[in-house]
Amino acid sequence: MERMLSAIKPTGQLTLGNYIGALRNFVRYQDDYELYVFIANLHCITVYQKPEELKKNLKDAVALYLAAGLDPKKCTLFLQTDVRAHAELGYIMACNTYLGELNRMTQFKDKQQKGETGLSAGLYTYPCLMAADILLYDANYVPVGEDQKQHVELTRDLAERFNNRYGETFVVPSPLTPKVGKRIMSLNDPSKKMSKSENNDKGCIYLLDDLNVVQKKVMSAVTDSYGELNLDKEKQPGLYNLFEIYAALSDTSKEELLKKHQGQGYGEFKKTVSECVVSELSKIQERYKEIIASNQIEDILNEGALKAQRIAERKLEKVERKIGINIHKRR
Ligand code: AQP
Repeated sequence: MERMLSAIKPTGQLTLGNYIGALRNFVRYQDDYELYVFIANLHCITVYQKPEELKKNLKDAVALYLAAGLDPKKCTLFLQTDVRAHAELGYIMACNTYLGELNRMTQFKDKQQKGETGLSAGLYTYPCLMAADILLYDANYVPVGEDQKQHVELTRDLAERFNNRYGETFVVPSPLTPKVGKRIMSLNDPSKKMSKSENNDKGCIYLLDDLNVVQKKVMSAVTDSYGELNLDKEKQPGLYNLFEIYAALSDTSKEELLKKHQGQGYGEFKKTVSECVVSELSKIQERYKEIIASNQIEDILNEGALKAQRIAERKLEKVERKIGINIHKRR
């Protein structure tokens, strides 16, 4: 079975974008791949987090993974810091990454260009840690939304560089982006990605939002003045985004949905989309509540950590030997 690895960093409450672009697909892959999924808590702290909020977001993320359908019997679910090898290989990867490569990473560049201040060194070197996350497990595939594709491309370059310098060590991974929903946009500004840390509550649907609020957010999504349902991403980006959400959640193509709803007004169409989103989230929220009440999270994470540690430790030792920093056999 081929191996797959992915993660989400709960820098806030998980969003519908995270669900459609990532989480929902992990669930599908667990039957066909040996799947490793972790909560990227080290990546979270590249931006300051209030400790109490962070703890809650991390726990909620595990519960939401499970509520979305990840089954710990089918996949390995763990917390990044429970496997210390991530940080160590992250450092080694940073030593094998050129500044020019990091300077080209658009996620960091975007933040700089927006004039954000106080950007941390951790945020800058984040792609090196992400490369380590992936390479430790010899993952063949990494399912990601479009925004993370560049980081997986860098991981490929780093793996190849390392293999060339030190001999065959890492599997070179491939990104896997969903056909539909690889970039869900903000509901009130469809030129921007729906992001958990954008501080744009109206444009962002959180998986744990009150369902009435979810409905209101979809109903007030920005559209246009054409007054006709079309699939024109350039001229009607808000509408296109609603089609994208609806298509992903209903497993139907946007073209089929357009045919079905052609002739409807925007209000009627938004109502259908909002019902679709509410129905999906209500199932997740119900399971989320059961999981939180059942206290099973700790056991699941401990079990996942043991499985992940075994693989990661072995890989790290191999890397240390190859680069020459390990001079004795550890007991
Ligand atoms: N809007 C989106 N549409 C489709 N996919 C998305 N992803 C995130 N937002 C969307 C995908 O979700 C996975 C986990 O992402 P992440 O939380 O690790 O980091 P991110 O991409 O930086 O997500 P956010 O919500 O935008 O976080 P902040 O605001 O903290 O930067 C990834 O596969 C991502 O592509």
